[in-house]
Amino acid sequence: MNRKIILAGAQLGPVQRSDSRRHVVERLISLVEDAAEKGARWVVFPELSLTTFFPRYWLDDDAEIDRFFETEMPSPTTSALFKRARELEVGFYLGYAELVQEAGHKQRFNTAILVDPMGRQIGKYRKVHLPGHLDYLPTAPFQHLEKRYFDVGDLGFPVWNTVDAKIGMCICNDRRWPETFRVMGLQGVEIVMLGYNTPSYNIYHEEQPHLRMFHNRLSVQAAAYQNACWIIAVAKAGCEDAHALIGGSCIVAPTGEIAAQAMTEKDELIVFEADLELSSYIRNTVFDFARHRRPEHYGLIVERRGAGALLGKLES
Ligand code: CDV
Repeated sequence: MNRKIILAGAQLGPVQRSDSRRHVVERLISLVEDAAEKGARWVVFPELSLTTFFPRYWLDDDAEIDRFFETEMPSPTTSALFKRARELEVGFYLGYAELVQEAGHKQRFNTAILVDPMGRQIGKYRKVHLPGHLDYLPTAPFQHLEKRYFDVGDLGFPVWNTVDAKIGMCICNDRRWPETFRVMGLQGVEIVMLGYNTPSYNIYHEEQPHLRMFHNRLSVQAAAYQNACWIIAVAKAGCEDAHALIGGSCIVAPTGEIAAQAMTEKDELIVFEADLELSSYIRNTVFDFARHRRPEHYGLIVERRGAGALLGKLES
């Protein structure tokens, strides 16, 4: 049996600090229209789609930090995107910075939501693996302050049973951690949607820029194969305020092969007609989890955070 569905990734070129949300939303709408014209049912936008990648800046003033965040979704500015996508019956993943008052205090998350082709907001994911640091790094060429600006996500890695497929979400650095995908794989995920902002340079180590793309691809291709799922991995790319971000958005098949990839570092739509049944032979043979996994030997994965360190004994 074929279960074919057209999937799309809407890579964004750079968003400058001076760009308005309204202008970014116009770009998103134009990509949704392009996706609809190509028959896509779902389109994935990047992590923190609505603004520049602000964790590169040291910001002291709370009000200035809050300006990068959304307090409701849809917000007055993004509602035009929700409306257009619903008219065109295109579902989407949107990454943004989320500011909430929960459990009696202010919390900030690096968030993605899932809106189905009927316009219903059916899922929310908050980034679990926050990279970077808390304090100002005077020797770094730029900052990566996700640990300062965001709380660790508190929603786990759920999978949503949508009208078309079982869909899961994660965000950027999450893709480097096999646990992210295995938790979704154990729920039978069929499509994982993922947005990213990956600087071309490593602030901790002189690393050749080509390795950034290699590690990106290595992570998503291995994860797709090992969990027999499709992955739509989508970048915000290009030069944001003189800071380079890798592109390389791609749609990966459950075989681990790249089915479609971006050629530019600009706004660019990639599409692929995916057969969701392609994963069946992998799920039923080499990665038939129920037959072959040996959880009785995996205890350390949940007992320890790092080599020799008991859970809870480490600083974040
Ligand atoms: N936005 C990110 O999570 N970026 C990280 C960088 C810091 C390496 C990433 O994993 O791509």
